[in-house]
Amino acid sequence: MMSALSRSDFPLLAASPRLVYLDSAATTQKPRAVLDAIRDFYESDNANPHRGAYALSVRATQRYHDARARVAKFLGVSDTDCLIFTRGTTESLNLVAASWGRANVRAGDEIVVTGAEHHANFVPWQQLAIETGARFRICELTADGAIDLDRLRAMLGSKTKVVAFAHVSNVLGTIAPVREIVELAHGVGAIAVCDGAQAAPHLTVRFDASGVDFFAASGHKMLGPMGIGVLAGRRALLDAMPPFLTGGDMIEFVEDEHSTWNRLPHKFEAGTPNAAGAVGLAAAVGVLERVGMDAVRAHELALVGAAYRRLAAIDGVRIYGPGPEDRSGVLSFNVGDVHPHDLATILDSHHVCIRAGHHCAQPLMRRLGVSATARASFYVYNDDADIDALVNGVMAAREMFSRVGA
Ligand code: C6P
Repeated sequence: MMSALSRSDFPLLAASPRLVYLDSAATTQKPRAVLDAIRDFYESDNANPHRGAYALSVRATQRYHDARARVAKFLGVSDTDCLIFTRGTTESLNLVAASWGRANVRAGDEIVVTGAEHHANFVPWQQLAIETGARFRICELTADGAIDLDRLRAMLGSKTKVVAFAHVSNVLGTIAPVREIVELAHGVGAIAVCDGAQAAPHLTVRFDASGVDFFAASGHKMLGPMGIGVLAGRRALLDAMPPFLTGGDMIEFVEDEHSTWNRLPHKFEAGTPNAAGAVGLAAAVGVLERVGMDAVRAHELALVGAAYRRLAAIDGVRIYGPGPEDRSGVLSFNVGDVHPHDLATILDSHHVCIRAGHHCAQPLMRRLGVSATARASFYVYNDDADIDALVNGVMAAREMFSRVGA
């Protein structure tokens, strides 16, 4: 199996030849092109965007603007002003829940999420419901962890204001039927909010065509830097929403008694922006475009399929979620009675990095009947040798614990 990108494109991986990095769902490694772009911004064009009349500030503004246009194009957002830069998915979803939610959700309304949500797409809606007196409802999953469309359809009605769902689950790797969910939500006059944190790095995303009203993603999960992410939204909704944060750059006029707001996207970008982060994210998008999202997906499918089959063949291994042909590059599993934290520690001694814990999805853990899982996640720089290392480490852990138990 060929890697979509070589380890030599990633300085951290190149410097640590033995490291097997299988935690890309938490954050990805950064290619040299991204690190170079960030450095180049600070070395060549660093000034506060939108603030200065001098040429350097104009250049900084231009680079920030160009980054937005590039990321918008990558995500299929034709109205570039409707692509807001945030700190990441968490901030994007909090922005929607706080701004759109407080303006539109009232006591007696209903907010629907799924049982597979990351806390970032669960807690903001839960809290909005508590604040407004709305009813917070959770759509249960099918036996293999998919969104149950029949159940969802039966839950929705004239009181439903929001349907919030993850495009790809960070635990199960399930891929949501976005079009169907959007149709169901719009059919009852609700908005559809899509958590795209695990989708944008791995699948082709076309925001305009998808029909979702809001789409959130994080740069650091798609080869970009930490601290930058996006919220894409429909112009009519964004225009009507009150600001999320207030301060510099997001205002039009500030009178003593009241203020008016800047146009999109600035209304939602209070304070000095993370321009270098945006430039880094644009460079990341450039790398993904060069590889091609179809090639990214094919590479991950091959890896996750091979890992699934080999892990499933080990006695005592339980894999959560759908079969290998139907999932994103995420594999959550448990090995007999070995605690996932112990497993991760043993794997670390084999230089294999995986995540263990509840993956910020405690409601889903309860539904799976576990307190934690181990999770391996794959990306463009992984290859068959990484799967060998994972499987060998899991077998070693099993062996060690069977001896302890004997
Ligand atoms: N999941 C994981 O290891 P932030 O932290 O804002 O960049 O992304 C939050 C988030 C939202 N939704 C989903 C589906 C996610 O997977 C994440 C981040 C990481 O699974 C860190 S908890």
